[in-house]
Amino acid sequence: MIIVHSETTKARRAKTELDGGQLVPPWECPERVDMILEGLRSAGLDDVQAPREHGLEPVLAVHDADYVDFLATCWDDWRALGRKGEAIAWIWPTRTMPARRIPRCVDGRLGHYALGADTSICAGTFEAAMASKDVALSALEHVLADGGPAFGLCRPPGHHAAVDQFGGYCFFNNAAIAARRALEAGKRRVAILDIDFHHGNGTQQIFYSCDDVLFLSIHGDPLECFPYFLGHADEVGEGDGAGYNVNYPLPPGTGPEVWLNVLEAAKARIAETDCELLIVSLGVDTFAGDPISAFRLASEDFLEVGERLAGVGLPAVFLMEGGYAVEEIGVNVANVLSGFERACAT
Ligand code: 6XA
Ligand code: ZN
Repeated sequence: MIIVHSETTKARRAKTELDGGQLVPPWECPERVDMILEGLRSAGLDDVQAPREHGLEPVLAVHDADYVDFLATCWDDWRALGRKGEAIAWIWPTRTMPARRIPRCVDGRLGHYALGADTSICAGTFEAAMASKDVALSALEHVLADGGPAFGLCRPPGHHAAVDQFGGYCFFNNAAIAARRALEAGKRRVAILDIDFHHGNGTQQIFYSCDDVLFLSIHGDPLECFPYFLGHADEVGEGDGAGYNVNYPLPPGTGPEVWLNVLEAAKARIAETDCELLIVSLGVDTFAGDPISAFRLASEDFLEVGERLAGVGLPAVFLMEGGYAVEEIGVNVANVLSGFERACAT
């Protein structure tokens, strides 16, 4: 298994996250990267390679140019106003005040491009997001070149990022960028299986009318869990994409037995849909000890998750999403990848 990693993914070191009515140190911190690398090394997953730079073209195949420009300039614009803290959205277009024009002022622009107030923009955010998508694209290239598998240690994560919105710690949608590139490279259909605790609203939005990307997500029921407004079972895709979006919302408290059964259902959907590549949006915030999530998988269960994913039988790219139990994040990620490798070898 090739591991793709860049130290530049740690360039974002935000100080503040709006959480429970307070500004707290963000759960999504650069230490996660080091802990994952350490966990992988301990498990013998030590073929770590640097990514190749891919520039903005693959980003612009997924995200709007004005959104990308906003991310590139937001921090400087914010600083130019003499602001002390980090850039955080605090006003939005709403049902009664829908967006008609994109504001010029950075406060209005933040509201236009943010899906929530949890995620600040700070120095290094754009650089880290650029490195993160390079990690994803390079992991994909390894799989396209030799059949894989590969793990992209993406940070920041990507699955909440929509065509022109950031939030939930995500700026560029790494899985979507990789999927588009795979299609350009000749894959006829790609499955993105999102096993993070949170619904991948961004990935769903990006591919909602597409039939060449099958998107499946197993996640906490949005009636109870972030991102609250997308991720219901009756969201099945539209137009050409009808039938290519599959959501499995599960109640908070869901344990490994039910979760693994649902994984089998998702695998069956992939098997009947004629896909040529599997991209796994790999969040390990399904772990029982995760501080902001509510499923109950144990560290050993992640071995089983990896083994079962091998049963999909497709070339596989794993891309890092969430997971905030920093002490255990390394072993949890390593278990998924080791379980996958072990099952592929037998
Ligand atoms: C609100 C919760 C963000 C969830 C981020 C995540 N601050 N998404 O793990 O997968
Ligand atoms: Zn998550």
